[in-house]
Amino acid sequence: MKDIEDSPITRNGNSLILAYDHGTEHGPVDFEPMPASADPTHVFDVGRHDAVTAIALQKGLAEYYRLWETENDVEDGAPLLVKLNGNSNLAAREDYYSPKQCSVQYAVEELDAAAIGYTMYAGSIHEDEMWTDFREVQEAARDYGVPVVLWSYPRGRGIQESEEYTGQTDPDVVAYGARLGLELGADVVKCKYPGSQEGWQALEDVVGELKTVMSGGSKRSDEAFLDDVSSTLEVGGNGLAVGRNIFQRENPKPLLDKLETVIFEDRSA
Ligand code: FBP
Repeated sequence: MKDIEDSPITRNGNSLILAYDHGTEHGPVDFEPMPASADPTHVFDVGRHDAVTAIALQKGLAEYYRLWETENDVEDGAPLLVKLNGNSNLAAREDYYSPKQCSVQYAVEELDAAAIGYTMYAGSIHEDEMWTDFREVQEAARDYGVPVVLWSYPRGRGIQESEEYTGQTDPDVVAYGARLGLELGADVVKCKYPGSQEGWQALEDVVGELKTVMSGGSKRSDEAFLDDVSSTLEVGGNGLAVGRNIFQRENPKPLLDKLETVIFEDRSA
């Protein structure tokens, strides 16, 4: 863990990462509720809102993002977080695995990334391989001085077959995933909402000063979403990494305005 208070991906110690890797992870189905969101430039533009401290993109979209900035003289785009690994819903696998498509070197030297992101599926039969992949990523990130955001999503056979854990959002599983972020050397860990403030508190209790952000999840009402976000912030959470709750809205600006108040100004929406 490094001190990332000066990183452009944080503001007042917190972050709002606009995640837009869903075309990889889920496919175009996630754009159906708001067809304009299939156009990357539409979402790049959403990322210009002051509340957004980073936009998380796969390599191909990251290249597109830099092109869009240049062609349109955009100077207020969100800092770029390059997501180094990912996998599609089309893959036939025995268990969860997320291969790397981008190196830290390419992300920083070619794409001028302000941060990098990596998904870890602890609990999968491929966990060992992912730990090895992540070790290389984390050490290269240290060489380049860029923060590491770990999408820590424990899932797979180890959890499905366990008698101890009930599933991915079991508070014990989420807290374990968060702790792995600390142990493996992430600077921010991104976790699923475990369903309650107590669950988030349990996670905060085991990560020391490591920054934590809540994963947005499927789209819900402004009120329900803000309630979840506030419940994490109240017990030490550091913000959000969110996709569908933003880009599936016809006009995400009012929600982003409220999130800005809650996350960075420590005030109720
Ligand atoms: P959402 O806010 O839309 O849930 O996005 C967060 C995120 O982590 C994305 O970066 C990623 O594409 C997606 O969730 C993966 O979710 P899952 O693996 O649970 O389907």
